[in-house]
Amino acid sequence: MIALCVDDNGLPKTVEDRIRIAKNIVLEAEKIGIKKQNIIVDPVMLTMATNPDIKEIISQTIIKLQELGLHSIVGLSNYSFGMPNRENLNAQIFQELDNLSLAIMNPTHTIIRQLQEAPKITKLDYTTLPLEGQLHNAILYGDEENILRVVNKALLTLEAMEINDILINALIEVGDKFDKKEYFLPQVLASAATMKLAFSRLKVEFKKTGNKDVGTFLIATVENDIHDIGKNIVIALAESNNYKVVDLGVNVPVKKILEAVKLNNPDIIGLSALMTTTVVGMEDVIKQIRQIGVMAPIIIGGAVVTEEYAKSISASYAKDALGAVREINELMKNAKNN
Ligand code: B12
Repeated sequence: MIALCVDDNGLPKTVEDRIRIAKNIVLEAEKIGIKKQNIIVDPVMLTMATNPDIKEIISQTIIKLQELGLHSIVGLSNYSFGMPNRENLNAQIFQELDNLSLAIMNPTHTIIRQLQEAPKITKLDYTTLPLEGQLHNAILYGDEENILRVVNKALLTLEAMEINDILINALIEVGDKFDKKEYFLPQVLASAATMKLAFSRLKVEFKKTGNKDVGTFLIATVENDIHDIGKNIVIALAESNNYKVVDLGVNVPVKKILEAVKLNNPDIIGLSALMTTTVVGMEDVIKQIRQIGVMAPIIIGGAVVTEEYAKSISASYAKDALGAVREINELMKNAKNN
């Protein structure tokens, strides 16, 4: 029997989480006659690209499992997901997990210790380019150190919204590079973090316009999706249009959305999703919101959402943040007239 260290709380974070879950599974299994020596525990390998401590966590979990008399099994390729030279990384992690009992791996891969660095992105000096080029490249290179300086300089001559558009275009190029395998997750992460910093500065400008409450707008990124840059732009523009915004954050389970809807009684509800796998979950969220008798208009968005899809699940749609606010204003007007 293979026991995966996952419970109702989702993916485990720490060594302790993993051991606690493993112990629970063994306890329950023994109750129905499965012997401990027949249980192999999978501590759940995650990608190093977004979880830099994962090697240490898995390594320590395996040692602790051994102390408890339990065998372990690990899917090696999760480790290298989103990275270049995956075969080498898989080989590396296989070599380093000394106490591992079993591995799930591609048998045609060479398992030798062979370290290769990710291809280096040559960062050109962009500081002498016109402002637009500086803004674009700061995002493209994930230049967290300099982004605020560049944005502040740009704010002397450009509108916050114009700057925002330049930065978004750069982020789209980052996405394209990721598609073409010119960029890997670490680069995308750096660009996303740089965008967040830039946006924290632009938000201050967006907020300057007023603070009357014209209505309450509740928004969430749906479950299993952690993308929030676009959602945060929608929020900033809604706030600058005097909406009171309730932001539930990212990876929000339906249950939490329902609770928040009951608590805040929003005039409009917004849902964001960036992946084809999570967009499809929006239909169920909307169904459940309607089932508890809430009839507030629902607007959805995110890169892969389309107008047709929105229509098919009886939701409104907007392509970008400006469109979102336009549509929200429209929905508010209609609600008042009814
Ligand atoms: C930055 C980014 C990340 C960052 C996110 C950081 C963050 N805090 O958000 C990080 C690195 C963490 C990340 C992780 C992942 N990502 Co990613 N990511 C991107 C990237 C490059 C840009 C997204 C972005 O911010 N765009 C800029 C914003 C401004 O645009 P936007 O989100 O579309 O929002 C605008 C509109 O859509 C609209 N909007 C947005 N929300 C809403 C809501 C409402 C109500 C309305 C009306 C409008 C609206 O208004 C916004 C402003 O104009 C895209 C590529 C792309 N071209 O989209 C991939 C992308 C979305 N990611 C992708 C993937 C696969 C992943 C990962 C699974 C990668 C991995 N291997 O682990 C993980 C997923 C983790 C998870 N469970 O969610 C895929 C999705 C593929 C698909 N079709 O399903 C994409 C398309 C890249 C690709 N081509 O493969 N990612």
